[in-house]
Amino acid sequence: MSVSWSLPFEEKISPHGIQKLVSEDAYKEFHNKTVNSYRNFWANVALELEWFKPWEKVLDETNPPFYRWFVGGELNASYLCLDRHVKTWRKNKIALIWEGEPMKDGKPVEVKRLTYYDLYREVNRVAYLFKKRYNLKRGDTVGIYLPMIPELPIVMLAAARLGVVFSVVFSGFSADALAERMNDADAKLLITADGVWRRGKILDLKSIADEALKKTNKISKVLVIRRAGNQVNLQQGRDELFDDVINEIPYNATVEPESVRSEDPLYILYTSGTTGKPKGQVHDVGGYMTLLHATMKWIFDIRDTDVYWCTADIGWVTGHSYVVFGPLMEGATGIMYEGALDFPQPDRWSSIIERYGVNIFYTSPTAIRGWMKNGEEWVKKHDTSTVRLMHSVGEPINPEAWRWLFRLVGRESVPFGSTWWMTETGGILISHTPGLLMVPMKPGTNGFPIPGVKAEVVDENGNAQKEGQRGYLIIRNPWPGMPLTIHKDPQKFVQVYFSKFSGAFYTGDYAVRDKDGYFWVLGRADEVIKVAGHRLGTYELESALIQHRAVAEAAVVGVPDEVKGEVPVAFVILRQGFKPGEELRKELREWVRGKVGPVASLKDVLFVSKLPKTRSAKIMRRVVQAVAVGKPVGDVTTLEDEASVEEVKRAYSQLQEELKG
Ligand code: 6R9
Repeated sequence: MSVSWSLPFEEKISPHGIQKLVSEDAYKEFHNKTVNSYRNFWANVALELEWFKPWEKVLDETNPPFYRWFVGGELNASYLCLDRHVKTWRKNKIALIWEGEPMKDGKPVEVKRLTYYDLYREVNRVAYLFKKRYNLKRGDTVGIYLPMIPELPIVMLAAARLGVVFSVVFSGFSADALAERMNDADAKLLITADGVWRRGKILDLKSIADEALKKTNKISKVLVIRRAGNQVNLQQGRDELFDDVINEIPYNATVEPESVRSEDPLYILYTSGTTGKPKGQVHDVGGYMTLLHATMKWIFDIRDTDVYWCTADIGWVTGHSYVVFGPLMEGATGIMYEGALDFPQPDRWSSIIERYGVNIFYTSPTAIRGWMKNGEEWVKKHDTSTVRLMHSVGEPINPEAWRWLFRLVGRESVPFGSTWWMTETGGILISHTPGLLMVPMKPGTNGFPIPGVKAEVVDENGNAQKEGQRGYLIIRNPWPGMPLTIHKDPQKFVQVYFSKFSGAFYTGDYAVRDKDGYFWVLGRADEVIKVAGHRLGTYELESALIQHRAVAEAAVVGVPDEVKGEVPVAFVILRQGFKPGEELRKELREWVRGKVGPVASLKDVLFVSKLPKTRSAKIMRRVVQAVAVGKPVGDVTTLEDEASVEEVKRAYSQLQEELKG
């Protein structure tokens, strides 16, 4: 990804209301202590959870990098999110506020408020259904292809209650993408919906699921949740309507939460990597929940009086950790919404803040840039002064976007950070920590590694990179929340994450540590792009393209976009007999959307006759990318592996010439 990484902010902001403001040095001293005794440190955090059985060993390090946290300990994620609160005054506290997309007179037609007790009841009924009707047992896997409706967290928690592993596929993925993930995960049951409202239209999820089901082999049952009321085909013996089967379950049915092992899998979430098919990141229960508990407190400073809103879709990791498990474990009141943040009007998001009095707001740079474009009048229409803390996630935040939200919603006074983490890390690892020890904020940075986590910026040889110089971001020590493995591919787990810098976890990101020790994550160092904060592998788009009969070869690269941060552009070599043209360009864009899903919209398709390659026939991606964005060749000559400066220069000008012509 091409990010210009000048450090744009030098002013430091000390937000009001934070009592524990400490100097950078004081934080570093404290941080060092936690890192030096990280096993003990994390054990003390984990003690704040409720365990059915205490662990025997904090960290099993006998088979690195397959670390196991809190071995011998037993617990249950659904218990932590529900039962624990139901036993206290939080029983009748609102756990989730949900609003649907359709609006009337500027108000949502449907709003649901579920208390912890409501959620507890619903989750128990669904767990009962899973157990009795579908015979699901600990260790089985269910697939979930659902939009942002309350049933989504409910089925996730119901699975967790039984020790059933779940795998959620984002509803913006296609049938092929869904089928591929379901087959890899060995899902037995698929839970989907008839449709979902998005920007005034109904997206028919069931038809997409039907397509996918033609290509899956293990799914024998499909549970369809009614949302949009559209016509769906139910296949006899396979498909059942959720309403029909759940109505048979008594309202007070309960299922004891399974006492699962700390190191048992909670879920599998697929994510794009450098090469090959999406990788199933397997997350554990004990370590994962411990990290979420810590970060909800340290980073979001979550309190019982707060209304908390994370705008992410549950289909991505941010939603798993910070819409579902994190806030519910803390007994918070969270918000979920269907549809888009700027539909039917650009102020959907600010009206949600006002409607529910949001105090803690977690969103993405892409969303902010979109709102900026619509103009600040839309924000000013609403009272957003309840917001007391904000964070962003998903991609580096640009100074303009940061300043804009800080001024308009943050009133130039609330803490506003950029939390760095990834699907693999399970939760946030680098961030300002307003709920703990707050160092002076430096806008746009990610802040410092959280306590217990040793992150570093290193050069190609794994040595600490100089201050202010770009290097690779790595994590030196194991942390709770790290993946157990890549599903069905432990070798890949070792190779992708733990071989580049022996023993350390390689994130795939470029970063800079500045003179004060703040981290600035700049973007991916590999073939992954973040389109509107959504993580895509260029490889997936390329393999979709070459499945088209007209395409012989393809290279996809990310180019900067004003709102989405990055968008994919394809360079395509056609097969004999096919002519470049507008028609084909359109067809190929549609084709990729169909193959991967609406998340994968190619901005452009450029037809070329040759792609620059190294001697070992690898596409010189950085050359292609530099040409696509009009970057000078000098910037890439030393970056392209396996090719001499001369070769790179030649390849660059050839490709450039061809595009001009
Ligand atoms: C949580 C999530 C991970 C990649 C990661 C990095 C980028 C995420 C960031 C950020 C700069 C931040 N990223 N947060 N870059 N500043 N605050 O997004 O997970 O979808 O797996 O993506 O996102 O490049 O490597 P995931």
